[in-house]
Amino acid sequence: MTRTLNVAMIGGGFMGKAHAMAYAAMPMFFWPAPAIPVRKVVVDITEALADEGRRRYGFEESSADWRAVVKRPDIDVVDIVTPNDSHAAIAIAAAEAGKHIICEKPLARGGDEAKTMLDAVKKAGIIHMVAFNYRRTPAVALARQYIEEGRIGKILNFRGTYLQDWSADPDSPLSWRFQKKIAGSGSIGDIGTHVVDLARYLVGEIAEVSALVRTYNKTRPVQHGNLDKLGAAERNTGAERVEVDVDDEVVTLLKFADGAIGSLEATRNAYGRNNFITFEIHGTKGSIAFNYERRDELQVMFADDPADARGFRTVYSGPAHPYGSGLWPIPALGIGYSETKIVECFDFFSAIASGKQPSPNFEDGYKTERVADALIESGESGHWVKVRP
Ligand code: NAI
Ligand code: SOE
Repeated sequence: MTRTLNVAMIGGGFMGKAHAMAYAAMPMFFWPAPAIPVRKVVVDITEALADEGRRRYGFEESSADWRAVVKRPDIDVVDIVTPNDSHAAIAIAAAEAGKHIICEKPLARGGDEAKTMLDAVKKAGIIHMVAFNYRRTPAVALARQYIEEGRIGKILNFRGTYLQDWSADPDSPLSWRFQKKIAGSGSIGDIGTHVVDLARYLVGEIAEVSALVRTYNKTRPVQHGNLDKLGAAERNTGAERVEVDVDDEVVTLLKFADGAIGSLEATRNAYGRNNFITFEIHGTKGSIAFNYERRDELQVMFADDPADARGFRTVYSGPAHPYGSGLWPIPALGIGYSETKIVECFDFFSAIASGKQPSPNFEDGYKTERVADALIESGESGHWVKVRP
């Protein structure tokens, strides 16, 4: 009999929806499942919101008290899908209670806070994961496979972007993502860290950065309500405008520990771009390029391709590729955001079943936060900054 694991999910917003859906769907894709997630209890800031989450996302119970829930003996897994300012408190309490933890990105509001979480999970000896799901896109995992197999040789250059436009409008409201005390930083922590995670996954540790950091919209109208509606709510209401204390955009050069170089750009102010996560990697024997907005496709060029057929070609991810046996039976049927979360859930529950830490775990989340710290410091000083080891 496959064992069941009871999940307490803290937070019922955008990520609450994505994670709840993955708990329901994971065993349908990956069968036999490593363990069956049971949607036991969902927590939000009020009883009413939590109950709405219970009904909508299929949980058995709801609560407005995460402190009590994470201590319950019948809870095996704590899933943290709240804004960034509560990640540390919830994770540390859950670790002390001996629960396995999956925490949304960014792990924390900087390296120092992330370190307190890493120390807690190490001490507790539980399984931990940080939810950088884009590396779970099969085409991205295939890029890593090609790199590990040496198909593009030694990596020379990584060019990564994460461009969105949902906050380009200066009247896009000041949700929690624009408040340093809640979010920690702006585009750097929110979306830049996804690219840092991809860079670490595909190339290796980032050693040094030289960043330009900008805040274009210095004030935004206050947003009411608990959810960040990602620019979709409350425009032109005459709401009070409040100062923005986080960055809108970061552009940086990168030096990797093993000698590769690269660049990273992240902004939520790039009109026309939606979830434009891209990377292009050049090696001594070929190149790989990926665009999340065409996420079934990996562009590859191998230097030993016949001279009359040189150029990028498209590989569509499918059954022959990473996670292919669990996903859809024909390439290009369509990988979506949901599939990245289903795969993430599969890897997390596999880690619990095997007792081996998954990747990215809190150690990875902590290292990514150190890169984010360096980006902020470099943006302020105008100098190259070494990433704290
Ligand atoms: P959201 O604004 O849509 O929802 C947050 C939810 O948490 C709301 O229901 C809110 O009432 C609840 N909440 C806030 N404080 C709470 C507390 N102390 N206890 C219980 N519930 C609380 O936010 P969203 O977009 O779901 O973001 C949550 C986290 O997920 C963030 O860390 C964010 O960076 C991350 N995220 C990751 C994504 C990814 O692709 N991996 C995508 C979107 C968000
Ligand atoms: C908003 O920029 C956001 O929801 C991020 O918080 C997520 O991490 C990203 O995956 C989608 O966009």
